Amino acid sequence: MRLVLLLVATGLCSAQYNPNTRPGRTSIVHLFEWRWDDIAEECERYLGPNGFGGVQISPPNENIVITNPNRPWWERYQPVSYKLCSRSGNEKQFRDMVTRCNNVGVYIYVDAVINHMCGSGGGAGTHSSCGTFFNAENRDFPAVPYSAWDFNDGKCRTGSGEIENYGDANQVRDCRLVSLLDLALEKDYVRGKIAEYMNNLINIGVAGFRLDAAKHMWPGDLKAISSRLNNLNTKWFPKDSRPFVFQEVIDLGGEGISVNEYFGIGRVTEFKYGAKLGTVIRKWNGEKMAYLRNWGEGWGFMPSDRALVFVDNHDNQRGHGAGGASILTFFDSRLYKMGVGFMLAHPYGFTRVMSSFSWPRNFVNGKDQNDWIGPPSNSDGSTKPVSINPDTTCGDNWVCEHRWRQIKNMVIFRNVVDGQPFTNWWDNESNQVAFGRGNKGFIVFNNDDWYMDVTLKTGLPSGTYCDVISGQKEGSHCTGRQIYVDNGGNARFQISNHDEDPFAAIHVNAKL
Ligand code: AAO
Repeated sequence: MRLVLLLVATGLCSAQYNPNTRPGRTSIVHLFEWRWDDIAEECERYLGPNGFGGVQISPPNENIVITNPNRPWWERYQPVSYKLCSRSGNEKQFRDMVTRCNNVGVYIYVDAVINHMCGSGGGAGTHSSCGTFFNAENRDFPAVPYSAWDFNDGKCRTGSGEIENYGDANQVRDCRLVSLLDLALEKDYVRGKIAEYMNNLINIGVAGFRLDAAKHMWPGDLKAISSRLNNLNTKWFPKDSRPFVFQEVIDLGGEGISVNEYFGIGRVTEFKYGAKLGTVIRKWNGEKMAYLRNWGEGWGFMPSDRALVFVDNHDNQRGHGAGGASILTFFDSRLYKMGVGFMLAHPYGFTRVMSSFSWPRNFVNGKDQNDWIGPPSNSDGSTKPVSINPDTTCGDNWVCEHRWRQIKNMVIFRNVVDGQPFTNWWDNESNQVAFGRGNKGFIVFNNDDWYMDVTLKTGLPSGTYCDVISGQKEGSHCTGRQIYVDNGGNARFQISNHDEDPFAAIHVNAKL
């Protein structure tokens, strides 16, 4: 009996670590600042057919409108109500997106901003994305409604009311993060309002949530809120499915709060992952790819089944949040593709691919003066649609990393090798490395400054494979290089350090 209860209990809890993606779909993509109409199209025309599991969307709720600077991307992290109304679209468009994406097996993960409302400065007369009245100076958000009682102003014990020291967990959770009005999540009323917002999204059909600024909320409060969440909509999900939760907790070590405080609620973002991978692939601090042999927990990361991993996110690609200069982004596209390729081939963690918009960087004393610039937009401030070029890439400054052939094909690679062990590691004690995933896939990198010509044990069945980095399999031929695996499972890899992409990957679904 006890065993049965234990199994039931772990079964119920473990659902929150399970991303709820369809079987054989193993990654999500963050379509940062995309409009709901464009995401619906992208699910149907690209993400579904290419095996993406889901989309992390920008916050869907109503937010403050900032005009100085002019419509920064970060205004969406300043809620003024829980109405579904933002630059990405209105409620009707949101519902249409969820329905259309769900119908093609690509699920929606909402960026939930529940730690705070807008900055303390937004007084009466400040605009909101849907025209709802609010007055931040009086803590008045009548559309929720929240009033002064619902904020932590009295609880915070720093002189400024702001977080002053990240070493002090009380400050981090009870004081204001960059002046954002800190909600009192220990209040039953506030928990109820947040759960109501999230349950509305669940009922519409979303599959889970990114909890923004989770580090700034007490784990006990998050636990209480998550216990009030409904099961997922049975129109698309099996009965009793729990919403997937991944919490944004930045823990590079050395602060008052650690990621493992949050494991009881769901997965947690592993920020060490992108910071370290960037350092290795850039070959900074004496790092080499050979050291990636024990990548994962061996590098001091959290347990794989608790981790949400990514090479870059919307903050650290532009110097916000944590990670620093080592973070790889689309601006360093050659290294970036290797980083994302490595992440998607490696079994550690649940993977999120970044899809960005570009902006003109302007560094002054190491700080990008343009780190605030919002999505491609029209003169009236509305977000531009994502245009698609004849070669399948995107226009109008939408970068669409997820459509880069190398990245898209590695998303497929990860699906093909899902569940297979990490096998056949090889390295040259420098920056040429290779590994396999059971008998399903194999990947080889040459990040050294010289030519690579090696014969390696791949573990794959003999035959001719299409490298899915230099090209892919189309019909009965390869558009890029071919790799021959012999009867012993060995293959010769010749990769120039001058190649457009100095890596190669093969898997059983790209065999001729
Ligand atoms: C904007 C303006 C502010 C203004 C405010 C209100 O920029 O000047 O006061 O409006 O009017 C985003 C933007 C913010 C923006 C905000 C609201 O990034 O610039 O403020 O929207 O519009 C912390 C949090 C983390 C947060 C990150 C940005 O812990 O949760 O800051 N990320 C999320 C979102 C983000 C969003 C918010 C939260 C707010 O992803 O887009 O903000 O909803 C340390 C701590 C980290 C801390 C960083 C940065 O990191 O550990 O927890 O992140 O500092 O403050 C080394 C250390 C590392 C350290 C890092 C940076 O790497 O190892 O630990 O240095 O110092």
